[in-house]
Amino acid sequence: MSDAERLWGPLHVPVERGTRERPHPTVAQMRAQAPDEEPGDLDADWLRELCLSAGVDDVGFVALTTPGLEDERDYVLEAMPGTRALIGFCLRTSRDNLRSRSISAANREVATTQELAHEAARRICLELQRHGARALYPAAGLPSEIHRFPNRSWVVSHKLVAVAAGLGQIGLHRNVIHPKYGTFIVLGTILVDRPISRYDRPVPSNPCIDCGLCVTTCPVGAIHADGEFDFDACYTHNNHHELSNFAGWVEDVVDSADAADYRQRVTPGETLSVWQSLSFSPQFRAGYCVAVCPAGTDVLGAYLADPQEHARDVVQPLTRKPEYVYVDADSATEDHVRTRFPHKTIRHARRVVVPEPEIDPAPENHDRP
Ligand code: B12
Ligand code: SF4
Repeated sequence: MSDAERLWGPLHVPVERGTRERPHPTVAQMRAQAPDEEPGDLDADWLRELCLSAGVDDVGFVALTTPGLEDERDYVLEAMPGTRALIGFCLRTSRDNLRSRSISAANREVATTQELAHEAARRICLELQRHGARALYPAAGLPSEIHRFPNRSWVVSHKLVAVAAGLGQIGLHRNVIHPKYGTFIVLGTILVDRPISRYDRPVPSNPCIDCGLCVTTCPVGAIHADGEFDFDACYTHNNHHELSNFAGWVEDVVDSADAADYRQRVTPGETLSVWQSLSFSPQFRAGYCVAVCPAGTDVLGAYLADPQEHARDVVQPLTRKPEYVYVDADSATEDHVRTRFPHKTIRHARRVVVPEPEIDPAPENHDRP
């Protein structure tokens, strides 16, 4: 007896292979059942109730063919061939967590709400599955299709779906603002293979009141008053422990001659911060554009009643906070921090320039026969 036979022999389970005359019992049982009716549209009212009872705070439906979602199509169809419609949903976040100068409180809340979004989406998917529909939920944030990086690595843009599905509009800070809950939401999307009986439309007016607080509070000046968004500046600082920034930290470790050399490159505080990100959830450096945003009817009243209080309790604790701010050396962002936030400590980010992936990053083309 060979080693393989000795190891696997006792575990061998004979498979009952059916024949035409004597089909496998489960195959025979399924064939005996009445054939399924042609699956119809999902009823929008039923689906809305299902989503709300699964724990989401608001929900909207949109067909995959909706104008504005053209760039999502191939990525979505790659993730789940046959997708016909998208469920956009949001969950509220605890406002004071996100506003807090205690960044750990803010990051805890982001991670918790994203997990709750996944749990709610999973419940909805299982229920749809029980009703014979196919459904899939991509991650709220990470993980993503990282082999595509530095190209687009997310499966679906929750913001674009949310806007098309009537959950809100994109504000000056590039986040979706819900008319009631404001910016204090986590977004999610569910792909379904059935049309939905009624689709939603974008909300008619943008809840952003153009107060400019996001522009003045962002430590790296990523949000420009004219609507431009400096992706690089935001990513370099806010996502200091992620993606190409994380790869930069690894190279710092590798390049260090000894512990003293490593500490020249990375302070002990930064090392602990990397540990937190790896152990718990990504530790964003700042979500200040969300924190200060007064838009949305749940939020706006208090701001309008006393803008000074908002400035004192929400905005200034963040703008005054002494903290590391990560920038590219000799960049306009560095000048911005030096001029606007001289009490913050500038750190030069070490980032690996991730080359174009060897594997074709394009999604599968679903028009190909
Ligand atoms: C890539 C990404 C990032 C990147 C780039 C951000 C970006 N603007 O794209 C980085 C790493 C920098 C980032 C940072 C943050 N992110 Co992020 N991120 C994503 C991700 C994965 C995709 C975003 C995307 O679709 N980008 C592509 C397009 C749509 O982006 P766009 O440039 O913003 O906008 C286009 C159109 O919207 C159009 N447009 C249409 N109407 C309007 C109107 C106005 C006024 C303007 C200016 C533009 C505009 O203009 C652009 C054309 O290029 C999503 C998760 C997901 N899978 O969807 C989360 C997500 C967008 N992130 C989110 C959050 C909360 C953040 C942070 C606050 C991080 C944090 N601390 O939590 C910061 C905020 C930065 C900011 N002000 O935008 C939330 C936003 C929730 C919401 N209410 O909208 C999401 C949806 C995650 C989630 N599940 O909730 N993020
Ligand atoms: S902080 Fe003000 S300008 Fe920025 S998105 Fe919110 S309402 Fe608009």
